[in-house]
Amino acid sequence: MNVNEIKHDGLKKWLADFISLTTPDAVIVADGSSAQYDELIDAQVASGLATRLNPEKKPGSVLYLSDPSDVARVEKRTYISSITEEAAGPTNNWMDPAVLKKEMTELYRGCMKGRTMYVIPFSMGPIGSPISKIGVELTDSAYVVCNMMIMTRVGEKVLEQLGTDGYFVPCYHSVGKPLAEGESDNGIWPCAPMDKKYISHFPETREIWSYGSGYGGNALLGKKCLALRIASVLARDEGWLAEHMLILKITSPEGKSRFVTGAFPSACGKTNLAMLVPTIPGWKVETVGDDIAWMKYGSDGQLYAINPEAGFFGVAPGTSDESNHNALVAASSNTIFTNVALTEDNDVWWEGIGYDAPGKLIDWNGNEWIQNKADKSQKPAAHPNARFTAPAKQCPSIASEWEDPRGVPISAILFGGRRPKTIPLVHRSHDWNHGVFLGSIVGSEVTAAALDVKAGTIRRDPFAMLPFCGYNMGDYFQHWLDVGHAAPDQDKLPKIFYVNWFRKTAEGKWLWPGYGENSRVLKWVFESCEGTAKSVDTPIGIMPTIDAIDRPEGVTEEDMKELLAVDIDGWLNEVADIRANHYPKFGKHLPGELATFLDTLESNLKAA
Ligand code: GTP
Ligand code: SPV
Ligand code: MN
Repeated sequence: MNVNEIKHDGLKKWLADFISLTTPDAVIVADGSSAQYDELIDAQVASGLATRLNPEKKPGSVLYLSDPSDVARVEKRTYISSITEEAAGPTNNWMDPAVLKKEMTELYRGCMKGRTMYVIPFSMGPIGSPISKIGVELTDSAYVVCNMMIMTRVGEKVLEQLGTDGYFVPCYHSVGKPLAEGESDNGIWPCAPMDKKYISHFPETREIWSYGSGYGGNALLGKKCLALRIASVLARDEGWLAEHMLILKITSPEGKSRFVTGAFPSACGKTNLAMLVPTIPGWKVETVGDDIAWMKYGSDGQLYAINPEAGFFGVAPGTSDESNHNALVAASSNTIFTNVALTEDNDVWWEGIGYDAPGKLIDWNGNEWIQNKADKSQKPAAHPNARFTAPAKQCPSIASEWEDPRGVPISAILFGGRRPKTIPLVHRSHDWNHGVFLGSIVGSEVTAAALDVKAGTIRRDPFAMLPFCGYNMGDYFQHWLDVGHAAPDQDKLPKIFYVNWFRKTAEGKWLWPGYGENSRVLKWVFESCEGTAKSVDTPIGIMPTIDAIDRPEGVTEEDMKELLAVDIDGWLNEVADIRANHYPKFGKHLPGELATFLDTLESNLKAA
């Protein structure tokens, strides 16, 4: 499709302005066709940027190795550039929008020299659904185009939906590496140095400006930038919820289905839970989404969720046939791999894939790599945040409702994180507001999904939205309370749970086997919604009785007691930390109700 065929005046003008600023050699519209996808991939393989994988092992799939500096989100370079700093709140980086735009305009000037600009019209959510939002991304990265074609709905159908004056979220992206006359990338991943990278959001004008990074969350602008940071602002203004949540469907042996969402921080198990294969007989889990949920009340008064994405951008390391069979099948063809290792027969390998490295590999840095299990200090062959980009429709566990434009009715919401101690396997809130309190205090060990935060340390990550909330997090807490108050029927509100799959023994071993065994906890969640769960009230909330959850193999009765204990001292430390270091950050933006819940928790613990 030719640029001149675009009929939307606002889009044409906006595009022309960015072309004259960035001066690309050519401009191409992403039409969403598989022919164009193949052409782009072929060109990148020919240029050495991508490696075509063995068609017998991974048909239609390629591998990219990124620049070593461009492997994850860059939180320190991510800005919520609202008009006031207060509107961005204490947890976001802020710059005056006029200053930031001026700086970035200079970076964009001439930045696409020697490159092609791609115009990507995309829909977050099924095209035409009342919940969906349209964006247009202008980028000089073919890698971004191909990933966006898997992760979102791209192309002419979106332009048709947009018509001549429809609303779209404008998204600029450049890898920030103009080419001189005759220069090429020579097979090297283009990006800008760290201090030139910017992932910027202008909430009032709903604009996204990204520069200098080609990596997932920094560059696939429909995902975290639009579907969470900008959408959270839209959701606040329009009375709905844009959340970093998986969506799953669980069906009991009796054939009753319920839908559950879950917010866990990056690399804390959303994809795995969304695709789990239950270990308990007769139960079935299916996948609606693995990373983002948009939730609105339906006309029946229930909260409905849609998955705005069309693919999975999943963590590769740790994904094995045993841990996540469905993800492996989804990513067995037509998949883009980034920063995993390459085998001699052009297949992929990563740590935790379930078998030893077959012979000599090329690691994610492009170097020869031979597995040496005796060497505990050996660097991994795949980057810990290596990813696969796979079409959702290829997932064997995909639920039939996954593209339903109305969404699916939500019975339960889970919050969780990586907590080696204190937080029990599962507990439930007394009501919605208490659930909002639980969401607001979530903490987790930091993972490799963001570059510039220290992995391993525990940080508060409320609602798993710390890096993704587009406005003041204190106001976001209030918005959650408001959404609960606005429920057409309080009895139909989802029940809220706090789970933790990541408890460890003193020796550092997992206390809970996780993965498919998490179905045992989902069963208790399901039964809690039915009103049949064996439960007990505790100082922290409602918990399963010790015999309510069947023990998996290898989990002793002692282990189960530890997993379901209320660690009074641990929780008192938790309260003290929240009181000293977490809640005060929000100042007058902290809803008073949440402070009261903290007081109540403390007095409950002291009275126990
Ligand atoms: P993002 O895509 O970054 O948002 O991550 P995610 O929340 O979808 O996390 P994902 O499911 O990809 O899991 C990340 C890592 O946690 C992988 O290495 C998994 O193997 C591991 N993991 C997931 N679920 C469990 C679990 O139940 N127990 C344990 N011990 N590890 C898990
Ligand atoms: C995350 O970091 O939460 C991800 C990967 O899902 S990214 O798309 O980079 O945000
Ligand atoms: Mn995520």
